[in-house]
Amino acid sequence: MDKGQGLDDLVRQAAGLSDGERTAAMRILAAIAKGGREMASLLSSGPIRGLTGASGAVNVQGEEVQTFDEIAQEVFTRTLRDSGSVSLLVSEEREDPEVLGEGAFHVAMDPLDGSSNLAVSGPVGSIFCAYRPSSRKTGSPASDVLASVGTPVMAAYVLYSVSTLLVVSFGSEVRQYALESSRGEFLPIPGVVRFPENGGNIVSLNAGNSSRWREGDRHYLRSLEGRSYTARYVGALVMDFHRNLLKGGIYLYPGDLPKPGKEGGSGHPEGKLRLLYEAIPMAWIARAAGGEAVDGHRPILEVPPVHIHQRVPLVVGTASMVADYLRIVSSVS
Ligand code: AHM
Ligand code: MG
Repeated sequence: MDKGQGLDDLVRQAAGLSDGERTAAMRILAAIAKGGREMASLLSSGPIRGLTGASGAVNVQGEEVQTFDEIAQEVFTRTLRDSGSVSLLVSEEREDPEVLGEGAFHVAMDPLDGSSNLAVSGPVGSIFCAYRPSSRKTGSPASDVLASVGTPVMAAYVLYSVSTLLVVSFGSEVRQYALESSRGEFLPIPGVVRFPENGGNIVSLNAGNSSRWREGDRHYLRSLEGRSYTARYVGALVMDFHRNLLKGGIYLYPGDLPKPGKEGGSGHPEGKLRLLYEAIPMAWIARAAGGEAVDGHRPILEVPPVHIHQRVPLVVGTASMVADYLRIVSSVS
């Protein structure tokens, strides 16, 4: 097993980047690492500083904003702006893309994913995807970002858990780094990260929604009865994905129909997770680790982007388990 690669070496060896893009990617990764370090420290003292509750605001998705959602938004916007390497920034927490400068890449981020876990000191994460801007300028920042979505260049997430980890891919392999807090640095964990060869047997889903899933997804859940599998669900995509990446498994968040009688018709008919800053980065990392990600039918990386906050059903994990899911779902449709 190799001893691991520092972040700069990882960028140096990434294929298909111009010199300018390489410099920009290094700066963006450094900005993510800096913000991740700050967030890890703030999160660990959050409960004693009274920061783990709701802020009182509601975001563009109609969801209650946690104080830490807003803190993470500010931390990463600052570090990414200071990198000088980001052009437009799309965030789960902002309705419109923010112009950060003239940088080489557009970045889409979920600054704090799984924030409902904060109240119980559960794991949370931050997700990033850098896209190469299209040469076709549309005149609208949102359309410019959408035009770039076909060309992700780098995806990364930070997992704040027992350790704070940074996981990065430029598309050909996946590497992970752990925060060494006394040095304040992310140091490489030896070896590349790949889904286990044997496929794994973990299934991660919110079965509480299953009565409102479409028939194919309900059929998949029923098909698990009597088969050998292990149920694990934290309710934080970064943690659920990361566990399944290391141990072998599948994560599903299918579309669910509105809850009967619920005012405002909640439920997520198009899925809950967002294409640009949750599904695509995880799909990109999954592919590079030998896994797969689909929206129930087609690869996530082939879903046409039509809106910067577009939601999509997400099924991601070990390639053989995703293939098994597709086979079972297609047998009823
Ligand atoms: P968020 O970005 O608002 O935190 O929502 C995304 C999260 C994922 O991390 C997680 O997998 C999912 O929502 C959990 O949803 P649920 O509580 O409905 O199971
Ligand atoms: Mg999220």
